[in-house]
Amino acid sequence: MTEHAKIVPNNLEAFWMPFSANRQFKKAPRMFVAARDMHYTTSDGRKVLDGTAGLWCVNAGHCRPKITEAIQRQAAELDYAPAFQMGHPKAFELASRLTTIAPEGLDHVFFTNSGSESVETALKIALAYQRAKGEGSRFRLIGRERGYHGVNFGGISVGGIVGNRKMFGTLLTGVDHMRHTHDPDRNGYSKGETEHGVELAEDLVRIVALHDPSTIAAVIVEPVAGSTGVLPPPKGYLKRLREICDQHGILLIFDEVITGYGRMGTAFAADYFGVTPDIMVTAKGLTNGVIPMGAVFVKDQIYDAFMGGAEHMIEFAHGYTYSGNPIAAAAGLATLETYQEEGLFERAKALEPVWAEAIHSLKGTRHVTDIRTIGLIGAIELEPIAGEPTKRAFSAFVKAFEEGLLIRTTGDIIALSPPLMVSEDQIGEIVDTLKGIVGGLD
Ligand code: PXG
Repeated sequence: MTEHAKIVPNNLEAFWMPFSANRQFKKAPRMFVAARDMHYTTSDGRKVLDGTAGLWCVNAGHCRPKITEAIQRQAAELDYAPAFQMGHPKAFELASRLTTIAPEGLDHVFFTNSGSESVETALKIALAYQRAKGEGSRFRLIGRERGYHGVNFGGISVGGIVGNRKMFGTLLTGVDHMRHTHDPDRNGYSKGETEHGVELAEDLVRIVALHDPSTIAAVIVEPVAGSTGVLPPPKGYLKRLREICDQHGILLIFDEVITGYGRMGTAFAADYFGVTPDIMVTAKGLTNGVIPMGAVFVKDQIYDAFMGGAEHMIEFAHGYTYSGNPIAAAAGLATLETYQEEGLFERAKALEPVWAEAIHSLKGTRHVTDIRTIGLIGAIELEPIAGEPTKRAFSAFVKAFEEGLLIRTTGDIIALSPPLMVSEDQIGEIVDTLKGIVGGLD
């Protein structure tokens, strides 16, 4: 058979889709062919309101002109420059600009191509930093149950989602997990941080006592756990983790892949909660999701610890072919400008109470057992169908798509995170559509 003869129009088989029910999808595909601002267009010409900013990444809205033009211009001017031992101006410019919006002290940026790579990079920096300052016995990494830190081996090791871990063997050794903070019985229908559960931070004290602090390099948490169903932290919890880490020389890593770049109404969740990590992991909203890129921020003392030794030597044996890629850097710069010019972070902040009120108005709808909101994030938890977990929420997802609204589901939880340009009318539309759909589910 010639290569040509193999190409069948509309063949969906070759593409093994990520985190998808491939067989089900290929029987009844859902395709987007265009997007603009708050809406997608489907292959059958319908408009779909984006309730999830794509996958939590399109914070400025779709096909924004400044970003599109920056990418077009950059592709025509300098398409690629070697990332190792060579540079190009835009990567430096983007890193500098990023440090101006980052929490104080996070003054150095390592570029990657995704959230998962940013997580691996952060974990490796943490281990190498401890070793560089003569504390090589600190090899342990501490994560948390229900944590999501991407899909690479470090990330699934410190992550706490059994379905993402169980198929993949021994994972990293020397990892332990704190308990998660989800407690709907005490914190049901929460807005912002939850009232109860600060004492769960003491779980880190237990782990430190078990392993001895001299063996622990870093703790990694999402300030607000996203993928496992939007779990805001209890009041005072992150501050307490910070204290415990400081007391024992342990680095604190915030995974801000979802919470970064305005999602919380502040540049980062670190600002929202008033707690600064030693390392901050970001991706997604950095380039508005348009070009893959991640950025890991580190404190001066961490960067400086690597900058000893002979000057001709590579200080940190890590990096990617596409670290700081010119087109991604151009997209990042144009994205930051768009956020700034349109005041999108401030807009998200102003909308937070409106958003909370609107989403919480779904309380009392049939099947709804809990609602959580924080920043421009919302979660609506549904009672699972007995013996068929995830099915009810997935039906809501399909019905919402048919009725012109994009939502995400995780387990039996509906997650919402619209682009920060969402209008109050569109928030109303999201709620009205969901009210009809969720109430009408089997
Ligand atoms: N950390 C966190 C906190 C994330 O949410 C990653 C790391 C990994 O990023 P990459 O770019 O490698 O995918 C993520 C990704 C969802 C959903 O609907 C969440 C993510 C990705 C896709 C879907 O919950 N988060």
